[in-house]
Amino acid sequence: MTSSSSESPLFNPPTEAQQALEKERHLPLTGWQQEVSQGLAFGLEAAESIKDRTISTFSRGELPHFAGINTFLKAPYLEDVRQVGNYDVAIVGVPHDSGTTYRPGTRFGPQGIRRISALYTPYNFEFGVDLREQITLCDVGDIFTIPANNEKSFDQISKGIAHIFASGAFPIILGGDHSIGFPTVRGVCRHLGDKKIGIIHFDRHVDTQETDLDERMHTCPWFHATNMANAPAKNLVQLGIGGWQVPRQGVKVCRERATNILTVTDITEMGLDAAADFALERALDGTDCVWISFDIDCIDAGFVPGTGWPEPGGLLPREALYLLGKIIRNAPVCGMEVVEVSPPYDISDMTSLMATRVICDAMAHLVVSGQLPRQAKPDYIYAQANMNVDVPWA
Ligand SMILES: [Mn+2]
Repeated sequence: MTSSSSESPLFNPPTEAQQALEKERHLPLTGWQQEVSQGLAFGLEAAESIKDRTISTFSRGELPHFAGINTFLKAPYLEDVRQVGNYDVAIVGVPHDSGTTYRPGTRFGPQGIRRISALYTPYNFEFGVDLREQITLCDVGDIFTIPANNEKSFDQISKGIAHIFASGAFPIILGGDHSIGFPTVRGVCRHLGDKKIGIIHFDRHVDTQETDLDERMHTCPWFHATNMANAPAKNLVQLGIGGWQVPRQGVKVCRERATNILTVTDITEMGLDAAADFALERALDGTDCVWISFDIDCIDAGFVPGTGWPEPGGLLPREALYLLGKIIRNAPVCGMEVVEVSPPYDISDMTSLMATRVICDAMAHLVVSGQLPRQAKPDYIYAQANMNVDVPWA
């Protein structure tokens, strides 16, 4: 033996793993200790035979992962939504599938995502992030959607998202089918004054037609969102589009409005970094903030069976996660949604787990890039609501 050190020799430059080991050293444990103390107070100290005295009698925190009440990541359930501005991030479910045109079931998306999110710890190894230590997270439960009435549901969704957005809490939406993309962005636009938002849309489908089956369905959100002056079509970026489920009337709208599309082949041939740069450049051109709309079906159908319109040939999970990370770290992100998770068609919760991964990664990138926790409410958020941001539609 020649080594006198317990540490293995460093690669030069150090590997991601070696850096991760170092990053963990600097993370606090305060949040964990508070969770344990509260667990012991609220859930009673454990039976005498339990040696680990951090364990309580009634499960009151992260552990055990198979126990407890299913909010997202077991975040506190915020019953009084008037208090939402006290948190850095607010998770909200939008259990809506009246906009689906093939497989329904996304009304169970929020429940499915919350359930499998119990599997996750708040710590990520490579990012060196511990969400419990670095941000405050709450789950405000679900928007009261109106089954069989898209327009009334849209009004509820816009009102709810506007409330969260204006409070200063960072909104993260658990969909829901993609028709909700219009009312979520409309809710944000109501509090943007004369500021502008770029939309970065991960999907296999363009979602830009005016109507489908005579209504504003999940094939239609960006036609209506980009009718709003706050959300110009030239700042709509569409990543991963392609295949046999892209309606020609939507393609015509993309051409007319000059949206920014990359296919999966475009992305892989130019490379992920160049694709992210393209997305950032187009979405940020003249805008003040960016909305992320992540349709889980942008990922190859083999990984996400639990969705409404699965399409083979999509992005690999690690490609989508890398793109998402590079984009979030380099843009002023004002909120995000993950849509089209349909648990009744899912297998072993894999699609819900992918959504959980996307959301947790997004929060980590917001922390690493210094966007969360917010030091102050961003100046693109206007307190005064403008209820006339959208074009009336009959
Ligand atoms: Mn889609």
